[in-house]
Amino acid sequence: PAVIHRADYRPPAWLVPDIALDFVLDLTETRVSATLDVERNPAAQDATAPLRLNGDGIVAGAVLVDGEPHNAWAMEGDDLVIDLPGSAHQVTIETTINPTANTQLSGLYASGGLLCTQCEAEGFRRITFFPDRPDVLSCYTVTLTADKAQFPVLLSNGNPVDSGEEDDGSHWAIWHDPWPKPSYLFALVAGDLVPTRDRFTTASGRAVDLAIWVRAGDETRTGHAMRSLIASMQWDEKVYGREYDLDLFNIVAVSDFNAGAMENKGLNIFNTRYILADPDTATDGDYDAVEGVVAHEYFHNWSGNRVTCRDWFQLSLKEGFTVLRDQQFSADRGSPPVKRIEDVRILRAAQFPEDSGPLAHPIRPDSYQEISNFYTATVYNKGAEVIRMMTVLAGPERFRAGTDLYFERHDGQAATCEDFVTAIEEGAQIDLAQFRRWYEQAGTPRVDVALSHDPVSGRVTLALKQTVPPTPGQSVKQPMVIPLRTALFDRQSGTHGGEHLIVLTQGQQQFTFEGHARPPVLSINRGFSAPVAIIAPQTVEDLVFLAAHDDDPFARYEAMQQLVVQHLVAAVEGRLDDDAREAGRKAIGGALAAILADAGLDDLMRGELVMLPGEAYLAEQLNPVDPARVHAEREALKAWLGRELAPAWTALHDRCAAVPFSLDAAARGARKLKTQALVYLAAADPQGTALRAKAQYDAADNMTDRQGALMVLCGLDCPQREEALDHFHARFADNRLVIDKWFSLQAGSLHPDALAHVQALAHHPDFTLTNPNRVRALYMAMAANPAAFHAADGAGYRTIADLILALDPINGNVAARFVAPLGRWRRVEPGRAALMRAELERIAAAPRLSRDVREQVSKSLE
Ligand code: HT7
Ligand code: ZN
Repeated sequence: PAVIHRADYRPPAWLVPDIALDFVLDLTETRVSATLDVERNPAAQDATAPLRLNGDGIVAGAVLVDGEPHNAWAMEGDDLVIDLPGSAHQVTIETTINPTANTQLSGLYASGGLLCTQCEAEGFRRITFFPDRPDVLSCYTVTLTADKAQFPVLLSNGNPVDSGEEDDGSHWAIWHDPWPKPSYLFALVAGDLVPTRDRFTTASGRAVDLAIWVRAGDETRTGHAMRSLIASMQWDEKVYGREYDLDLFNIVAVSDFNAGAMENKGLNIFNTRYILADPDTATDGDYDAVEGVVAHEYFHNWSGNRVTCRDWFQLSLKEGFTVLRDQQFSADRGSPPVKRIEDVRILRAAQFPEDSGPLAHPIRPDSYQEISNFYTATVYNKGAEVIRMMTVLAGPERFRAGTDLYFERHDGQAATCEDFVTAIEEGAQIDLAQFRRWYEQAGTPRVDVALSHDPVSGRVTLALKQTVPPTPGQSVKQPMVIPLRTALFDRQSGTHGGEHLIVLTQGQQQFTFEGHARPPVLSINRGFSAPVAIIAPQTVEDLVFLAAHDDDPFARYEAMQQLVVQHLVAAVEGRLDDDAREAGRKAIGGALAAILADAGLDDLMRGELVMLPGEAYLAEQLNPVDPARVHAEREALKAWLGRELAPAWTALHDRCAAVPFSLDAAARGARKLKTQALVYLAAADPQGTALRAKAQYDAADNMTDRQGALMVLCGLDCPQREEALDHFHARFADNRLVIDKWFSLQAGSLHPDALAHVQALAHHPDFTLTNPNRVRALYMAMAANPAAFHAADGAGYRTIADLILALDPINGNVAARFVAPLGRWRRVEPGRAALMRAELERIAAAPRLSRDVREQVSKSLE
């Protein structure tokens, strides 16, 4: 397979300053005429190279050069290579494509009678021949012609220029985008859509017309997305000094979409999942996701569009930075500590396993076979953590000076991660020389901490040792720069004398602190200031102390997590006798009881503190892991806590159930806790809790309560389970996003037959392999359900492998996402590891595989 290397980057031989695209749109036969103004790139290394235009599964009709038929061209694989006599020409190429046959959902495709595009990363070449690389920036003029009755709305990037109608029932619209952009940001949408409109006036007085386009009937559920968009526009002006730059901002929501959304210039295209929300159909989590994704795509207008990537190895330049920006925005809009905890939970559940598995890669990868496989938690979420560390090192004002310089210096350019780091370095006036290793080295660094105290001098010494584990292709690692916000608590007063920023730069390093009469309690990596694993000498008493007293909310959460992690890891490893198990449980129960009783906590935060660490994160602490033991021990602890604290959980549920619905933080906190209480109670008393959960379901006036109750019921073997599932399906039969929940809840449930339920649901009339949301709803939920996925006989692995093989010809991009769970076989106990590996080998032996799946499977077997 062809491997593309970052080191092989060469500037493009030809530039395309302008492109005119002419579409005659049709569901099965769309004609495309592309006219490219091409000119030799003075910066190219080869001044004689022919014009190479990428294609993928398309055929060139006529090829004209300067308006005349031209024969000096040839196909080299999928590429169209044209010999041109001079240094500037106009090249016209015609192609014909079938959007309905495009099940890959990359390029131009049909979704429920609409036509829409997805061009990142390499979809544009499935529409027309073009130098489909992000460092070729062009001004686009787009003419769309279509049947007016079938496609009454015709949208593309930029501003509308002209429109008209023909006698044959067709109509046309011309759009012009004044901002040069790479082909991956091109978009068009045609179809029967209705707008929700609003208006925003930028700080410098530009009036921007905002529209969110959805299918008729869905417009009642666009209000939250519109409010989120306006808040994002305001926030980016205030916090990063970034204004919007067109007169129009359009968002379109479609049901069939490979990812969450796409930041096409002036025409964002969204998965409906991240636009549509009302209390009856969307949970509080869905509301947050809509707000976060709308903001993310809007923020790309500067971090991604105005400054784009030179090549796809630089993906984290736009994605890491934009994730950081959307995280900061959501923190400002809600509760900063709760948002931080949620972000760290995602990082630990999704990114840490990447870093410790066969697909580990640096946030700026060195090579790839298929770039779609690199839209990962590493590039996105760890990328955000790396830039967040720059904010910790520089402080907010100086970091802002750095980003101002970055935007000013690189506006209109296709830039690199190195450009970003240099701009922050110069603008913020900090030295990031060694820090650059975060872009080069994969793997989650581990920091071992030893604390010693000298009672005579009152000196505390912290001895830190960092190790960056070997990862594929990187056996030897250099020390990283690791900023650790640290506090030393006096255990009598319960206070500390101020936070320290320890910056670990060497393999081993000591830090001393004076004035401690007693051995302090260590609070380290507060706020999760570095994306590392800390191994610290914290006793159960220390952790209980921090869980109750730490003034850093994240550290409080972390103490609670560590308390449980230490206990469960010891239990899974068989290191607990009955007394130790009882003592561990009592300590956890005591800490939990204190949290439940703490009047100083808001309920949203309380909801975080009472959450047990997930099985994926627990599995990361064990190598090899027996997933069945992790599951059993965690469930046993949950049941013990449910029993031990039953009166408190019941009282909590009653208190929270009395809080009326609203979207404010207090009511959301109550809803979160209500379901948490049910989770613990269900583990202790399934039958009694089935009644309570069903009562919550029946009384629910919002999706958060309804889904929470149904989630609990799904895990129980009780008559209420079927009743509620049937009721839910019947009530929301015409709402695809809610039916996705119905699939997910069953596939992710604690029910012992969850895997059999998934196998049956695959034959349900509502199930289809052609809709990525539906596929993810059923199978991602199952792959993330350890008891089902890791079924001892390998049936879970087989189910996922069967899915990959069936889905790959339909949508290789989505199919490839399911390889990673199987790819973790090396860290699983030998019996299951062999079964997982056998499934990977079965996939590898298939006669035809997409490049996407082939790359993931072969790397997982290496
Ligand atoms: N920048 C967008 C990436 C994206 C994508 C990538 C691969 C295949 C399909 C895709 N759809 C959108 C989304 C974002 O990060 O904002
Ligand atoms: Zn993005």
